[in-house]
Amino acid sequence: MPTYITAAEIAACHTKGEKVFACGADAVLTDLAREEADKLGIELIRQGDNKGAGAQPQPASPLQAQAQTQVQASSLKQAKSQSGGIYGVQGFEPPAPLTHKRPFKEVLGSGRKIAGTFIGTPHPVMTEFVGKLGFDFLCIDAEHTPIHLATLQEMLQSMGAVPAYGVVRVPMISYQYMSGALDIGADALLIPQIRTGQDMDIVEQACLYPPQGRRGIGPSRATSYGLEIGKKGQEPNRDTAIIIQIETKEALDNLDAVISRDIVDMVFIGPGDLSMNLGVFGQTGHPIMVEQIGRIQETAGRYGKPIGIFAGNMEAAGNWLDKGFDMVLINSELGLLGEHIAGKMAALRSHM
Ligand code: 3PY
Ligand code: MG
Repeated sequence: MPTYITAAEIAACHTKGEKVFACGADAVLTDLAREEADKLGIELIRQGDNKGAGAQPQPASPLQAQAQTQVQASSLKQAKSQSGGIYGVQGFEPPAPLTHKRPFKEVLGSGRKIAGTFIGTPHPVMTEFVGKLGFDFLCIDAEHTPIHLATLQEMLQSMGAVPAYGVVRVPMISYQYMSGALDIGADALLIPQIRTGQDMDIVEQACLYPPQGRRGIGPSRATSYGLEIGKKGQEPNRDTAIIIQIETKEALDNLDAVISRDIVDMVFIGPGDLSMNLGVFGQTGHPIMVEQIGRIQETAGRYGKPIGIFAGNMEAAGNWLDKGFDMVLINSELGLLGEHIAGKMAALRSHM
């Protein structure tokens, strides 16, 4: 398991008057830590770099250098065989990324309020662009669009260098889709139409590695194509983040059975389907909706689960946040673009 270096540690180094921060070879710097280091002019040195504090001792002679290389190679091999020795490249430890978002699961559990939007355009340019606009995450929607796994992977890849996390809404509660979306590197899954405890059994089986589930491990993007297999040691399920959607009458009948499950990192209300199921389509302020949304919020709170909801626009999103919601998913990139363009065009018309 890599050690995460935080901005606070960099700041403490600066406070002590130090100019160099030395960290282990597989330490991972959070984005904030890297920004802090840049801002404070702290040089980051990894063990194994041939300079500065934390560097390995330099060999005194060529013979010693050869011996040192042999020791390093054999310890790499040993580490690899200890880490499973399956897939990957024998004897090669991939370098840790220099910048890294902390796992989205941690963000979900941190109490921080977050906002995102759905992405329905099946192209990485859209995720790369919208991912730079200030959202905490984007949710690529494979439920109501024809985006499937190969394109999804390209879209997630486009988000590697943007601040927003990449969540995938899977189209159905299927092993193939859920484990597939995790394999291509989704930071979290949003799973629609959850109705029963049995649905949650399928989610658990598909999303968790044994012994809790049945997810198979392989050389996918999630394991750096095999290079990182075994890196999470005994906790391969540690970063798997699951958000379940409550949006049917049946789910309302089974709230405790569904929400209480350990695998649930967040509960998300789909007011469109929920209102349709309750016979008051589109009326989020209808007393039946107010009552049921309150019930879901209360149940999530009782099990210590954060809660999110879909909002049609920024104003509605602000209202939900004020009502105690932890997450808002605001419309989609096309909806927001449409609202903006249509509004601006209406204003322009007054000059015509
Ligand atoms: C719904 O409102 O039904 C949704 O699924 C929103 O995401
Ligand atoms: Mg829905």
